[in-house]
Amino acid sequence: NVSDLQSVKKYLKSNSVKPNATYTGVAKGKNVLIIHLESFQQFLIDYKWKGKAVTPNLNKLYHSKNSLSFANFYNQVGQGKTSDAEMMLENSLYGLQSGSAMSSYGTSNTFESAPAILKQKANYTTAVMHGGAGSFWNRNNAYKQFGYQYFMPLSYYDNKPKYYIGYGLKDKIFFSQSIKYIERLPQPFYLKLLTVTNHYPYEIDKKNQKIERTDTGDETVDGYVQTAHYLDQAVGELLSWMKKTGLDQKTILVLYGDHYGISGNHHQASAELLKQADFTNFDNLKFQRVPLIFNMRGLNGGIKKTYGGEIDVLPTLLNLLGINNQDTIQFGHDLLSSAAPQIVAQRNGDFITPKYAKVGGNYYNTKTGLEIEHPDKKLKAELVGLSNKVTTQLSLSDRVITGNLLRFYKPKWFKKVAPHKYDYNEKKS
Ligand code: GP9
Ligand code: MN
Repeated sequence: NVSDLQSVKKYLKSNSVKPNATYTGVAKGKNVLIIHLESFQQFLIDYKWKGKAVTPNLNKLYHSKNSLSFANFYNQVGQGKTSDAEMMLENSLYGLQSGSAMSSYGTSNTFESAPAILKQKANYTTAVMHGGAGSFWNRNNAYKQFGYQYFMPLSYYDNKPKYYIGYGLKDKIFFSQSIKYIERLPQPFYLKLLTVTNHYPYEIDKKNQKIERTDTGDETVDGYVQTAHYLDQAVGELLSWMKKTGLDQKTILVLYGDHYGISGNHHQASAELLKQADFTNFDNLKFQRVPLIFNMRGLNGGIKKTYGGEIDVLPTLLNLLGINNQDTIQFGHDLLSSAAPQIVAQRNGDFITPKYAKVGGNYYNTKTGLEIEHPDKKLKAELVGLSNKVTTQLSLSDRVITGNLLRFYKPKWFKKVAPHKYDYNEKKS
């Protein structure tokens, strides 16, 4: 009810931080192109297999002086996987403790999402393209509630058996067929491209196997570098098209990995990939890092060590775009802010900060990776304090979604999204 919203507002107010003013508006008016890197983990960046870089194009982007890259950026998804990542990026709200918030609440809830904010505050055209079924994760309904004007799922693309693998079109085919739609989008646009080939079980046709499988002997793991390499090549092709057309000059790219590719059930193989003697539960938490890269001509970049997660992308992006973001219900913070809290929640209540981490019931020293077995009274209080902060934040975000609280929230500048205005069905002419 309304009083729940008051508690949320109070919490957000007392935890708000000032965004980094140096970066406010540096990308004002630019197109925003988000490339969702399916199941892509941070460890792949600069990773080599048999002497060959697995992701040369993404490595180049990561290190570019025109990029702001984050070395300690974590995925924060739960059971909703991709859809949880999308929920966080579009709304700065967490996915739920179980199930997918987009599936369970995406059809009926009121949201105040990135596409609606950008449309209303800066007249952006908003679209998602995806070479998979439109109904997956309830996207065809949830995107309307988010205020997306256009959604092009698989039905907008030419599909043949050899184009398709796993959950959708192969990324290269998906990108190359997306071009004709991208070209028609009025600018500035806010566009998300959802890739899918680098998804378990990491299969790709022979012709596109341009790097050898790893040799851990773990069947579910060894194909991962191969599909990651394919995704990297696809991104490379898209970027060279952008360069050729000059679109790169008018666009800020946002690349991020949605969640792990190698689950916590593969400690032995993970240790081998990382060339470590063992792989602890703490290592597995660090394994949840995924890339976050903002790239734009003239962006004064660098590789940032700030700890953050998917919940923080929207506030960071809005600051870069120069869009005032004071009276929104968002749980993340500008990652470039010197006051960024750097407490990264995991959906199960685990967390990591630059100093401490919690995995299961145990606390760890982030620097050494060692378990803190006997904290003194003062440290114990600090650790429990952090843990409580994380649970409070998660449960308040849950209340926003399960109580549909944004229906009570009416900032003056915001016009409620009218989902029935949008029709994603392809008009056959
Ligand atoms: C399918 C894709 C996969 O459209 O987004 O979702 P995931 O299994 O990664 O959650
Ligand atoms: Mn996914």
